[in-house]
Amino acid sequence: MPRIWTDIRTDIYKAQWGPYSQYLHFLSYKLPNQSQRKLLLHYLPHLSITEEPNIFGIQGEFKTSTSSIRTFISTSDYKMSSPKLVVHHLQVGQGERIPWLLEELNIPYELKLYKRSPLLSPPELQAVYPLGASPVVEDLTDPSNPIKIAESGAICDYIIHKYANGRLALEPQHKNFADYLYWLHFANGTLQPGLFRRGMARGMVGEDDPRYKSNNARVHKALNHINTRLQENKWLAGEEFTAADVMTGWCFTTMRSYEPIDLGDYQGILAWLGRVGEREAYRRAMGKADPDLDIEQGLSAKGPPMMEAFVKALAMKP
Ligand SMILES: N[C@@H](CCC(=O)N[C@@H](CS)C(=O)NCC(=O)O)C(=O)O
Repeated sequence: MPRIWTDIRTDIYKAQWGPYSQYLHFLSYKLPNQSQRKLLLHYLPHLSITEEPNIFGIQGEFKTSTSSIRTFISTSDYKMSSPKLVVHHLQVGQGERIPWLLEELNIPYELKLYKRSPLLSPPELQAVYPLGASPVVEDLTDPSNPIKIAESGAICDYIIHKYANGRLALEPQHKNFADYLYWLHFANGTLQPGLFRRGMARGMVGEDDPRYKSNNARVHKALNHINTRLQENKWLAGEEFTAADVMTGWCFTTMRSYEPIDLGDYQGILAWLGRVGEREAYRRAMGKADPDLDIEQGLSAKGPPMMEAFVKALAMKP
């Protein structure tokens, strides 16, 4: 399926909800019937219509306000399908990945925020998901089949493939497909557990202990590895910004509130963070998900200050 469909799909959200649109893209998985088709052509005579077996799309110059579209929606029983996603995010946490992904894809969502109490999740989030961990996404698009999904990597895959036609992923035919998969999974598979292990070792046995030292050495190996990658490539998967960058972002921004890393020695990672900070979608997402966090601190070489409750927890000896 050509990638243009993704743009069609995302732009309809703007056309549907924005006040004015010059160019209309529309995509639905529901085919219109004969009379709906006629109505469409009546309101939008200059648009081209494209159909594939399970997909119907229109696109073209749209000279009037979006009221024609609104009229079409309200005068026909043809309902445009748009995702209804609820994102549960425990603040100052990796759940920020999901609003960022959704902002990048221009997919609307409802955001439910939770505060840590004082460190782990509050009972309200435990009620949403037995592990009480965030992010969690509820997909209520199809009322007959409500879906709940957790694990940030799984959620990224779910959204990308279900609602974005593969955008922000690389296709298997892409020369960097393996890079994409590798870096997509590296964040949660190696980098993040390594950082947490180092933090735990520091709190439990102290920095002079060989168990801390070996964890620290592993962390630096991983950091050098990413740094080299980002000195040679604009984004983790190569030239294109992908979900691999979204998955990794928090490890070098907000996660440094739990495990400090001075990125002064890692100029490749720092430059990449600079590019992340230039993305409007990132700033929009952070403004919604964690408005009290200082974005610039997160993107800086030194990073944000450590979270007090976590420092206290780490000081506890076994
Ligand atoms: N592997 C999971 C980890 C989820 C996770 O542990 N989230 C943390 C936020 S950084 C959390 O919810 N912690 C609070 C708790 O477990 O009570 C993912 O990628 O989503």
